[in-house]
Amino acid sequence: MAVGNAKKQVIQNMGGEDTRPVKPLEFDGPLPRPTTDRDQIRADLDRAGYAIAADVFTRDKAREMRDFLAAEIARDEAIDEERVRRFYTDTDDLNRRMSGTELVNRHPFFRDILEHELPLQITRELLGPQTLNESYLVHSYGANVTRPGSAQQAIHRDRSGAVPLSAGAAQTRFIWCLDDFVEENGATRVVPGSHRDTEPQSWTVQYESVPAEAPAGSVLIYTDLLLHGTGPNTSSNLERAGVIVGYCPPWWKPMINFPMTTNPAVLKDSSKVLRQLLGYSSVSVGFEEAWTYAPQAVKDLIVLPEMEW
Ligand SMILES: O=C(O)CCC(=O)C(=O)O
Ligand SMILES: [Fe+2]
Repeated sequence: MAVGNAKKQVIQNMGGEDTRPVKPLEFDGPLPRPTTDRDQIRADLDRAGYAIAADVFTRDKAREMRDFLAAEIARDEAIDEERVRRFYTDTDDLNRRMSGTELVNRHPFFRDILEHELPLQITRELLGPQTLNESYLVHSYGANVTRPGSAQQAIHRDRSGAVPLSAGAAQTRFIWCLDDFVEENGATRVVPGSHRDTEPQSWTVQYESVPAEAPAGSVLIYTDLLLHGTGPNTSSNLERAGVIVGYCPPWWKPMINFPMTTNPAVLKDSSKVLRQLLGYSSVSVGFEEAWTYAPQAVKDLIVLPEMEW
């Protein structure tokens, strides 16, 4: 996955001629469609490995946030373009990214969505209770904006290779659609049914995939078992902004150390739930490990990790 300002890595170039053998889709039945019905979402996740929750936020809000994000990216790019481009799993130089570190610091919307009822409920259901009911954590977070001409990201799982597929879903993933996601502008491509594969993902195979088309205001839901990747943007003038959030169990090291990267002032009136998700707990599996050298403003945000069920 490519959330975070990671080092570049050479990956399969999906542009031009792709000569790898194709693995055809083996999925039977209708593809998930945007829905507000929670039971349908559960059924789609179970059957296809992904679901599209419709009308989670308004189109107006989506537009406001995509405009805000575009302005912030342009501002950062003017200072140092490395901040917002060439993330290590992006195939070319056209997409723009903004790390969740920045999102959390820059706008309440990007804090509020982390503790939205929908992802938290789905995460409870898919990952189950943890030892001593410790809260899940935000594992990874960032925005991905496709731009005209950008190539497809290699199909992948958002999963550490060290966790065997047989262990089941270890991370829940949510893409908040700030624009209409359509095939032409790079809607996330998914391999329906691949959450049940027993084979590890291979870079030498071309996976047949379908676009997860979703109107602005929807949330695409999947887990780290699903094969997927950013679609190619073949449009001449459409951008596609998505905000990607991953939640993991408390024993997994998140990609962002939020207590060290977040301005404490933006969390002054934040909920206990948000602080738990961002890892503001000095207690782990029942043991207190005091944050002796943390600044007082960070210490003031510390909460117990036990979550509500
Ligand atoms: O933005 C997208 O459509 C998916 C991006 C993704 O899968 C990733 O960066 O891991
Ligand atoms: Fe991914």
